[in-house]
Amino acid sequence: MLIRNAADIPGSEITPEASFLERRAVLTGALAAGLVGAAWPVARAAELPAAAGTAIAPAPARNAAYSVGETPNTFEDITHYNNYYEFGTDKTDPAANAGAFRTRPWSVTIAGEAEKTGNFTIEDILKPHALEERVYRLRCVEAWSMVIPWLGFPMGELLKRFNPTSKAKYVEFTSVFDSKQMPGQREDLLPWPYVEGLRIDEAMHPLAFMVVGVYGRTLPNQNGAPLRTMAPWKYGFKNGKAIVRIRFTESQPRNTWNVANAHEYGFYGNVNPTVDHPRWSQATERRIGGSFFSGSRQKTLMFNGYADQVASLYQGMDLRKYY
Ligand SMILES: Nc1nc2c(c(=O)[nH]1)N[C@H]1C(S)=C(S)[C@@H](COP(=O)(O)O)O[C@H]1N2
Ligand SMILES: [Mo]
Repeated sequence: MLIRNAADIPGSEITPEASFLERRAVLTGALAAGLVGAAWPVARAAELPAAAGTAIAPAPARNAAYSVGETPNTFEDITHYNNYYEFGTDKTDPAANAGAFRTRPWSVTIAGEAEKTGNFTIEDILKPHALEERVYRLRCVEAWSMVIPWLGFPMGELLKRFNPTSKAKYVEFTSVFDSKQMPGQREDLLPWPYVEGLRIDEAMHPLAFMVVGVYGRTLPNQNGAPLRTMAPWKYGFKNGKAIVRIRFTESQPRNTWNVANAHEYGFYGNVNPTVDHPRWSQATERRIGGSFFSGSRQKTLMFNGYADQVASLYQGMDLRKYY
């Protein structure tokens, strides 16, 4: 199987940012005018191309209600400034090293406190879901941020299919362990595999998203193909890539960065400008792609700007304790 990766796609095939935005503007206008309806085919995950970094047709429509108005970062920035320690610790390592990573065949195990558990092919996992585009902010704990047009479907829609029981208080997401393909896993960088988790009400929140693509394409390997999570009000590390296991649990899952360094990384990982990382301030962030010297540093927003939608999840909690 020949997998073409984003890094190998000639620039001429990549939608230039301007025309991408124009296409979106036309679509948004059409939606506003009520013109779309049956005329605009719905992108279904069932028809998703298997290869990472390939164009999805029809292009999923943007869900404006769940998108920020800021201009997205370029495809180049989003795919060449990554954190994915399985492929190395430098920001450019994932793009350089993930090219040959195989994302088919792929299966996802559903385990724990749910009525329907077992092994599912990625095709079975994705099949019923209609895809949409959501432009989300991503804020890394390292105090940089991007704006990314993800493609995917609501996490809650996926989780509900397995009928979680009343004991399912949390959901754990495990990334793939494949040290043959992932050079970083042959080193002691983190306790492998990468594991993350959410409280069940966080996972069911309409903003929580399962991501299968970006910028009209299936996810490039360096961004977490074939499936990754995205809770945009949390620091980037909460969103595991290349998910192979979803487990419903009664007690709080262990999460990789917390296991590696509990003093610096908590379970919640909510973006919070008033709770500094022990080694640096979280009050501001650098928007990747802006000029390095002027105007690219901006104030970090509580819950990454999603406070209106998610603050109620944490009512009565001491967010200094639950960082
Ligand atoms: N499996 C896995 N998932 C991961 C990471 C990782 O190293 N391994 N890094 C996290 C961090 S720290 C960030 S900021 C985001 C970066 O996502 P992006 O490269 O798509 O922007 O992925 C997160 N998910
Ligand atoms: Mo991060």
